[in-house]
Amino acid sequence: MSEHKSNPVRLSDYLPPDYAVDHVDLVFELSPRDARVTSRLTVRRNGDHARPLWLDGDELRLESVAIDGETLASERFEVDERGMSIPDVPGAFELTVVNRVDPVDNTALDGLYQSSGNFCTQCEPEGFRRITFFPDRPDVLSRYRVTLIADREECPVLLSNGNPVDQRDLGDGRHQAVWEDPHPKPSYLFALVAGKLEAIHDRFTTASGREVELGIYVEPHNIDRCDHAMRSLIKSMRWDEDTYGREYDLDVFNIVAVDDFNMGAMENKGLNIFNSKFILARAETATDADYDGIESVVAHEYFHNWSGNRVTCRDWFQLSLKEGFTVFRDQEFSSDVGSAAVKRIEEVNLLRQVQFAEDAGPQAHPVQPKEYEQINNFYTATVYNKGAEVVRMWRNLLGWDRFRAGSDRYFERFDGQAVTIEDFIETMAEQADFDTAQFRRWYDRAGTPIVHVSKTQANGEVRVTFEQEVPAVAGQEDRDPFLMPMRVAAFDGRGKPLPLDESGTAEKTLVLRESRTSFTFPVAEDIDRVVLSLNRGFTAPVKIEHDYDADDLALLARADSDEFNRWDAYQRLVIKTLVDRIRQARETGECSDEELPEGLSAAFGSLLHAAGGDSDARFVAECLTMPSEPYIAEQFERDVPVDAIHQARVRLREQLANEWSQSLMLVYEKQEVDGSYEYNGEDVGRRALRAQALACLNALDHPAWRRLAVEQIASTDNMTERFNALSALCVRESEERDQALEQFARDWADDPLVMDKWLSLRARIVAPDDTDTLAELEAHPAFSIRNPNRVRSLVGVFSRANPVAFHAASGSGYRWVADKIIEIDGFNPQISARLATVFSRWRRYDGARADLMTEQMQRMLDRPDCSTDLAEIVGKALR
Ligand code: 0A1
Ligand code: ZN
Repeated sequence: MSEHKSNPVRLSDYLPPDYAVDHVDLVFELSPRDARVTSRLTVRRNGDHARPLWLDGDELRLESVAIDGETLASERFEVDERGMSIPDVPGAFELTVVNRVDPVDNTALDGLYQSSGNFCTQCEPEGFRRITFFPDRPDVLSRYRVTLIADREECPVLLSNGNPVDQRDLGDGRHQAVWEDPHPKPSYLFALVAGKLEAIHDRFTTASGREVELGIYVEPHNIDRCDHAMRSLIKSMRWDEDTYGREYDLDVFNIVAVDDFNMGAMENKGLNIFNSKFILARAETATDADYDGIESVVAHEYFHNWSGNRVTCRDWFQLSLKEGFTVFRDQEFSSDVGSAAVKRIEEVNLLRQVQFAEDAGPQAHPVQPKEYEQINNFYTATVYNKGAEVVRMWRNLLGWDRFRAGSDRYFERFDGQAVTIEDFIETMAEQADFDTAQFRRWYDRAGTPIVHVSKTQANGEVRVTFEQEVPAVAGQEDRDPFLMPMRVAAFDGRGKPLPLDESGTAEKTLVLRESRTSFTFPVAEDIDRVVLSLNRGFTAPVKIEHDYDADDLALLARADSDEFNRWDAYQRLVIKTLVDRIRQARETGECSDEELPEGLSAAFGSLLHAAGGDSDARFVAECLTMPSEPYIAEQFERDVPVDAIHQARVRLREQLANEWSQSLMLVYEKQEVDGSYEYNGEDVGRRALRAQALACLNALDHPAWRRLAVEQIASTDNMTERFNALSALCVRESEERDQALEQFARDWADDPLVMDKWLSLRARIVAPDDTDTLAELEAHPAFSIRNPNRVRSLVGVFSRANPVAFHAASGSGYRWVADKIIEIDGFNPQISARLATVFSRWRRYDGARADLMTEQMQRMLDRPDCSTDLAEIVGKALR
């Protein structure tokens, strides 16, 4: 067994930089295999010390080093695989470094690389050191001037951060452009793009009258797919002015879409670079979900201009300072421009399915991690989504006005600086009228708190008791309680809201601080049933344990005035039914799924009925969406019954469809959208609801429902309805399904983003041990192991959304995924490490599966060339 020595970076070791770099002048002579970088840095010693100058550098070919114009002999500095050290430097000087890089060979998509033959960069968090030697840490802020030189034919477009200051022909077939960014920034926000691109342009006038030229650059064949992204950008700019008083601060704002990108997008100052999935949309090729994703990611990156760029992070332990805050901001934006309840449901779904799972396993870490081996592994749901929930709690505890005042103060106080989560907390705490010290725990502790809620009724009073259970997490000794806002209400047996005090308030936000907190409210003697609505709107990112029976849940699903909790009650009811059935079958060996529980059936029926009224169709669609298999699996701490979960879910859906097929058909017909495709709230809702109805009907083995789907595919003008119908056909095996899938692959063979949808559908329906199909998909022209989007669509979806095949008892699913991870680790460790997290929670599976999973992880780790990224994830999982 090979030993991977862990060599963590620790927050407690932080020291300020030894040298400041006030100005950076970069000249790029771009060529695919041999790009030359000349870097002139204005360096200044920071403080009184004689330590050498350290410059990070990774896979660079060094040409020369000079101080104040004088070339250094090779004995004057040392270079190793991590960077360069120069002792005995003056207190202030100009350093010139010339080096070369190979963009074509850069398969890790980190640093300067090529995508579809165009040059682009990704520098966060540590990619800049793969471009040139530099103190590559976020607390070194500099003003940049960038000159790009390239072949005029090959690279007509030359972009970098800031404002364009010069463009000229060089007469030798090359041309050059100069960009200047007046705002000091850390190296991770540097970007350049050069290539054959076309753009759409628009303008935005800021609140104070600055004219901003907006551009979206894409490969020429995608030029007709940029309008939605441009509209989203303009909406975001307006929203950030209206909501946070934040204005844009350059003359241009450019976005570039590239096909090869490890993440969603990147907020480089004035030059955002995007995964093309989050820019390109037109009705024929993109679904409503794609339109949603584009709107929120464009907003997210734009909002970083303040929360991230103007005020940045001191070190990477502060990552959530920019990410948690910016996710919260983009969530609120989406909520304002769309359906607030649906948005909240989506957020909580993601938090519960991804972040809670992460927090309960070996990769658990606090919102502010205390140590890491590879910072790339910490772009997690905890840092992003739990981080956003923590900011949301600030908002809820302070109220909007004081939260906004705190936000103004934060931007004003720290503008142009690299700061910490403590700085944010202190600024918000100034607005608070409560003791905020305890709130700090949300940033420092891993694990999801559980709140056990009990209720007693006596002498005209209801007493509700909240008990916090702080989970045991390795390395976390104390189990002290958290401070959290908890919004509550109560209903009587007919679903009428009960007043919670003499003034008649029907809803209260309690602030829980102790391990045990009680609250009472008066209740009339003749009220014999009280049903609590807890954690309304999901005010606290916790698990609520309360012994609701099926009737309580059915009542809340029908009558709760908080839409989020109405959805939650319905989901709990479905999960309770499934888990009860599975447990009973396990204990008695007999299936207890003959009878469809009446309460659940009635709740389902009333949802369909609501769909006929003026209820938000999209909300109803969310309610009708069955909890996913992985989320149902979360209800089992060990020996996750993978197959039983799948069967129980299929069976319940079939029963509901059988019982309500008439109503489903009516909903399907009634929700048809007239006219051509438009992306607007009402139409999106209708399409979503129809999709649920059609999928539910297709849980039944009946040709009429399949025909409905086939007809929808043939008659629609848009990808949303085409894809929804195809997905509905994929609920069961059938000839129609196979034909439709084949036809789809023929029709869209030339469109990679559309083929991603096809790959993910195929990945979801691969049968256990069907390794031939996996081999076929891998060899399919639509797949490329080099492209992260393709890999996520096939390998990512297979391992996360097809649990029955991934966890096949033979181990064939594990083996196939591990093979892919090992192959990918050879050229893109960020992607291999991310894929491998699916193996993390092996302890929850039965002994045989657990052994098979650990065997595959050991195989990944035992290779001598296992990347540190992958070794960190797998090492933690096995420890
Ligand atoms: N800051 C970006 C996320 C991002 C992180 C790393 C990347 O490459 C390794 C790329 C993007 C965001 O929050 O959108
Ligand atoms: Zn971000």
